[in-house]
Amino acid sequence: MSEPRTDSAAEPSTLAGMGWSDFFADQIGPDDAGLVPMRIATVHRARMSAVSVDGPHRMMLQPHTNTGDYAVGDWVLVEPGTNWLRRRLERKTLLQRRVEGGTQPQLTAANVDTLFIVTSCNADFNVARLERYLALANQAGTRPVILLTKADTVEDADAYAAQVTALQRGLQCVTLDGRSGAAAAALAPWCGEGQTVALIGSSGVGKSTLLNTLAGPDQDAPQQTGGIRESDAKGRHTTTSRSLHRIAGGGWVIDTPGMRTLHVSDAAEGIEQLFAEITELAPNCRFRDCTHEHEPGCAVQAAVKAGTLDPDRLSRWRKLQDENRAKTPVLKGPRGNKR
Ligand SMILES: Nc1nc2c(ncn2[C@@H]2O[C@H](COP(=O)(O)OP(=O)(O)OP(=O)(O)O)[C@@H](O)[C@H]2O)c(=O)[nH]1
Ligand SMILES: [Mg+2]
Ligand SMILES: [Zn+2]
Repeated sequence: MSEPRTDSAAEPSTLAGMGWSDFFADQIGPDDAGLVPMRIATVHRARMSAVSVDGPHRMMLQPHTNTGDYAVGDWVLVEPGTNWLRRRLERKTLLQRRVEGGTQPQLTAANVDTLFIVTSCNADFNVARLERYLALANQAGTRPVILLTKADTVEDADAYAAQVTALQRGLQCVTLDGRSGAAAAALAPWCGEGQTVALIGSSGVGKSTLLNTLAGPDQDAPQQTGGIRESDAKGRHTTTSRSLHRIAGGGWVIDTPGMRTLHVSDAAEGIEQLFAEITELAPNCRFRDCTHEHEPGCAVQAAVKAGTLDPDRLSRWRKLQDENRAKTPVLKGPRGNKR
């Protein structure tokens, strides 16, 4: 049962061009004979769609399927002809977050190679928020790239970019006008054949605008975009669900709804990587469990005094560490013991 053609995903592709690799092929066993690999393109409460090499499909779901267990970008095995979804393959990467009051993490996107963290050269720009997104990307094992949209509206976009690249070693940052074709060319290094990128950020920063630019003029159903409030640059939450789209001449891109607050949890390694300059000093502290606050012989405090470590960075590190500890549930051991 094919879905009506909705976008350029209907064009034929190859499995490799869709992001398939040995990582997924190795998971196929004798029981899977005859099943067709597809990628989840949309997830709604009671229905999901996917794309295969021959175009879009509506998934047939077993009773009691919890669609919340699936993420846009997931690889699944499907019965040809009937489109019954049989099983999901292990993910290479998974972007997820806990939401207030939610019992299970919300799955943002799966099997994403590069996370485009989008912010604008306006009131949305906030380094502490960018650090939260970076911790999430690091934790998921997805390469982060920061996109600074609306560079066309300011005199000195490079001043924003300089603040961004100081946030994490090797971090790449691209300033652009998301509405122009030049943006697609600037992002091409991450958007090649078989690559998957996802766009995340606040409402109104221009994620869907960029998606439309990347998808190109042949896209049948462009993403809706909306204006922002001039006073504080806040968007109107125009996009309400996640979706997977083909990039003109290359890989795949996932659009997501604007995020309000991103709480950090289950991200200890992601935070360590983000604050590598602090992580690396810690072994030089006199006490192994040094909190870098007031202990004698603290190498981190010494670096602040010497002017080699930004004290604001240290306080933001502390805040994220504390939040991560508070929000990460205590894991149960193999026999249900608290670890
Ligand atoms: N000048 C300028 N305007 C832009 C740029 N990128 C996006 N816009 C405008 O910003 C507004 C918001 O863009 P959207 O693409 O809807 O933003 P979004 O991030 O998808 O927002 P949500 O779907 O609400 O999360 C629109 O009016 C766009 O035309 C840019 O680079 N420069
Ligand atoms: Mg949008
Ligand atoms: Zn210390």
